Amino acid sequence: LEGASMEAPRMGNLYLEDPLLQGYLRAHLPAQVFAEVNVDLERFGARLRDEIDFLDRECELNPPRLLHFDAWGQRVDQVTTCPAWKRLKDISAEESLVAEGYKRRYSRWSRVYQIAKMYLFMSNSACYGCPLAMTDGAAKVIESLGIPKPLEEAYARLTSADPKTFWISGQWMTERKGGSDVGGGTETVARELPDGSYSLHGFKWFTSAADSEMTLTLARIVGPDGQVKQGSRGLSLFYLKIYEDGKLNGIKIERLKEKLGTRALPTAELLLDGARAHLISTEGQGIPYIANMLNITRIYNAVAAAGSMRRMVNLARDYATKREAFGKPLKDHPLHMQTLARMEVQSQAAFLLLMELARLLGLEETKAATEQEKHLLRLLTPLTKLYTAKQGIAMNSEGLECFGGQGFMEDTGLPVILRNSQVLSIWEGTTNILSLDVLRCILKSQGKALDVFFSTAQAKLEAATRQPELQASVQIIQNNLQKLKQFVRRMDSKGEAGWQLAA
Ligand code: MFK
Ligand code: FAD
Repeated sequence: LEGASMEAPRMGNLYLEDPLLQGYLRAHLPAQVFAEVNVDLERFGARLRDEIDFLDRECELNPPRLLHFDAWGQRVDQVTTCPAWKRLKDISAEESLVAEGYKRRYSRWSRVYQIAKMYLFMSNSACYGCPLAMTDGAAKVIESLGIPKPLEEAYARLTSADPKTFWISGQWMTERKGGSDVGGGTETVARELPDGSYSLHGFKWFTSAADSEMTLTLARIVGPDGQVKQGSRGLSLFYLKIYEDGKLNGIKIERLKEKLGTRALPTAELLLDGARAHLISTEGQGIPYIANMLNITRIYNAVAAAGSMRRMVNLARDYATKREAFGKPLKDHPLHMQTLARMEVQSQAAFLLLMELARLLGLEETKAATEQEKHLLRLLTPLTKLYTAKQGIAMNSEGLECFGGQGFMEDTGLPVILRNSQVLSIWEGTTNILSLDVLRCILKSQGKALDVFFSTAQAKLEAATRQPELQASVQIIQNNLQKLKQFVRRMDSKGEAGWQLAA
């Protein structure tokens, strides 16, 4: 019937359609930096719309496959990804998506710029942000080690802006006995070889970016007496290449995971059967060394959450101008507008929290952070990860409802946004594990992290009080802050036991 077809929601230039992002960058970056970044992000926004959005869909429709044997019965364990996935890798290099964080062209502001760009990319790139997160995390670990000679090549490749040399890294931590309890659950052992390298034997239960070129992983070193040390203090950190001399490096790819979401991302189960690896941490210090990687990937998780919320709100907002019900567009129904307004506020809050992390990270990495800012960065990292992940799942679920039945239809490309959000509260530490990390951080800083949090929140509230329209909200937050302070005092008065209780 004439006029019976429906109009799809349209994705425009994500940068130009995001006044908060533009305003944030204009307000925070020095004028010259903003001028350059503004031009780049406008161009990138157009590239996302005109090129990358198509690749996103292609990857979803053509998930990776695993070939175990060739035609002649030889075990090959080949992960095949689609051309669009490979193209996303090249684009990531061309756009300096990881490199910018390490080249630091804009000094402390490079992280703000990089994370803003990643925020635009992440929501439209079939989870390619996941391999990039691990790549950035691996670069961070290597940089924190002072880029020792044996890791120079890996560092140069991870931070390369040239598709021909760019490498992706994996992050192999989870084993069958435990993904949260890495210290208790890791069974992989490392035997020293005559040349000083190690041979790894074990089973890694979840390894995303199974098509990566290298990885960082944990194992227990077998001592001269044949014994290994148990617990997290028994873990050491290793670097290994996935291929050596053109062959898998003592690795068998047992299976690709069948997942609810992140289907474009090859996540594998790997048997390590003599993989040659290099010890890169002090023996027994694997967890604190890999924590540098965790803290970066957790920030990326917040990028993914905030980015997906922004994409969902933009699409829902556009649809509200096109879809009519009861004789007028959805946008003219106050109740629907209230739903959209709530989503918009959630999305903006997630973005601002994320950018605060980016700002603090930039300060820390250029040695410009005060002790207080370092405490705040450490505290806000798990908090932002856990909070935005939960927000992302809830908001993207609400978002589907904004499209009515169409929100449930696979070929609209909408359900995948929710499916991909659902993992954000699981990987890189579940919500409870991150809550415990918040407590770890408070205890380790002897309460300083919390003091900084309270004083920073107080200062922001006082600034907000000057705006009459914010009075009511300020009062609610003020009350909550007071309650939190009282809770903290109560727990503190019980000493260590109080914090265990809080946990
Ligand atoms: C889209 C973007 C996202 C990209 C996703 C990529 C794909 C997904 C990849 C993954 O999911 S990778 C696997 C992620 N796995 C986890 O997040 C593990 C969750 N478990 C934890 O986080 C545990 O807390 C942890 C294994 C880190 C530690 O447990 P333990 O054994 O109870 O540790 P313990 O003894 O408290 O801490 C050991 C040391 O590490 C301590 O330092 P010291 O020895 O100096 O005292 C801790 O302070 C330090 N530490 C732990 N977490 C830290 C940290 N230091 C800094 N930052 C942290 N976050
Ligand atoms: P468990 O540790 O068994 O947790 C089960 C439940 O118990 C959770 O709700 C948890 O919060 C709760 N729990 C556990 N301990 C406590 C506690 N002390 N207090 C309160 N609650 C607790 N891992 C990698 O290393 N590399 C990867 O590349 C990777 N990619 C992944 C990709 C996908 C799509 C998924 C889903 C996972 C991936 N993971 C990867 C694994 C992921 O990091 C783990 O699944 C996650 O850390 C949780 O570990 P687990 O599955 O063993 O759950």
